[in-house]
Amino acid sequence: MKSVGYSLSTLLAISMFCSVGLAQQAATTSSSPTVPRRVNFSGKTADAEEHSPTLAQVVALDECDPTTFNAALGPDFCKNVALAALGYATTLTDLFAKAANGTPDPGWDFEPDTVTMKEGATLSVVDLGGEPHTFTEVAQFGGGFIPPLNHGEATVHECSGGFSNLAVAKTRILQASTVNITGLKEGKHLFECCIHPWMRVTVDVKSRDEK
Ligand SMILES: [Cu+2]
Repeated sequence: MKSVGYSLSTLLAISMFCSVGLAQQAATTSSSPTVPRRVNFSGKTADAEEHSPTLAQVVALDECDPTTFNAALGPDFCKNVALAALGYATTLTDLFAKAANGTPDPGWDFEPDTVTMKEGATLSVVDLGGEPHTFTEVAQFGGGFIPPLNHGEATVHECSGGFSNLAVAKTRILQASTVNITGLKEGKHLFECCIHPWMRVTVDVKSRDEK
């Protein structure tokens, strides 16, 4: 009988643990729909930061297919978890074909498309996709440095030269890395990816005094 009592309490403990887990999962689901909840090294969740006026976040996404991208671009170019075997990845050929048709793959995206933040805040850009992107400030949106992906738009001067241009190379974001941008002045700022120029974000920086 003693052993039964022990296993019952064990079961109870397990079921309590599971309920806590489910409750946490529900809380996670109901928070931000686009940004996965992160746990900082301090152990606290990033919730406080997400709601903080001092930090705004943009996520870079893509669905590159490792097999076709890496065959053409090198073994480590695309390190994705796009589940290619289940049809959730875009081949390199398809990416170019869609861009040429003027219907670029929506899986290549900065989210959100519009960010409003206060002057003095940090804009944090994280690449959760499988390949590198750039987060490059431009005066006007336009083409990147790979003309077949531009759908006829001219390369904007901020992207010209590609990575041989130090100014462009400095705006790269590698997979699973974060770039923090500070010092954005009040007003509208346009950012795009110089590789996939349909990845665009408008950042509206408000005055510190504005309520
Ligand atoms: Cu890109």
